[in-house]
Amino acid sequence: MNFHVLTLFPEMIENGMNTSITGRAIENGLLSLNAVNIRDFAFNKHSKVDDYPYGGGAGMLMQAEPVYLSFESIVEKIGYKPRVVYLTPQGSVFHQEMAKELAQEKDLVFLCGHYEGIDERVLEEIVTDYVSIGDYVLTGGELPAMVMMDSISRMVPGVLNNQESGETESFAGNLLEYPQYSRPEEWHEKKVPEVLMSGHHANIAKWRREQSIIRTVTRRPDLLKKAELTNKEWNYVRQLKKELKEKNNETVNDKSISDIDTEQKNRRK
Ligand code: 6GU
Repeated sequence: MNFHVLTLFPEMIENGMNTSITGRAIENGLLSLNAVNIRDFAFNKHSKVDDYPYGGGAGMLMQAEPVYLSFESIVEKIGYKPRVVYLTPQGSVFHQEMAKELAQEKDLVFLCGHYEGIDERVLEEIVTDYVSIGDYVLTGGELPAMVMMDSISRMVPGVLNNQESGETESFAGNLLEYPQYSRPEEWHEKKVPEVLMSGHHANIAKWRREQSIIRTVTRRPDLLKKAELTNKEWNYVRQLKKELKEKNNETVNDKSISDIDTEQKNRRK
């Protein structure tokens, strides 16, 4: 996989990616990273890359031409028009399946905006994918590009070693990962669950699967829609949801009663 990043902050990308697992994969030649400074393609007196928006409004916009020329330099280098991901809160929200799909490409270009965004005309000409990493605002596209490259990298064959490999992991089958424990056997008076010490592999697998389901129901019930479960497991989910609802009702009731108590006390003062 060859990553190309169009950015005003190439060092930020290089520093982030040359570390840890992605850094190792770049050294091994499984990945390559080409961080292109858009400013190098601003052929004017002060290498200016931004200007005021027509029609007024806050902030500056990145101009079309330097972005276009930096992209063209990549097209020339690789000899074809690759997919171009523009990082924007207006894009589709990134997810694991997208990471897997993008990992099939030979080259990927990430376009990082700054200031208030980029002149629409160059986006229309070069961008193939508009992607957001979630519903919050960031100052630029560099961190989102690195988030995407990190998760795409681990889907590239050979990037993870056997130990790191991604079969039993969060989101496998759209279930969250089960809790894990290492030495010591007891810590802060908390013991490792008995079943994990039993050496009984079938029981351990069963317990872990159950824990994954419990975690998903309690922490990310939205994922269940796409989860791959047996009929028996769906029944278990139904039972868990019912139990949770009853428990929640109790706490809600308790809380509302204690809220009323404090409210009353405050008024008496
Ligand atoms: Cl992809 N870019 C920016 N600038 N902000 C974001 C984002 C992307 N995703 C969430 N917030």
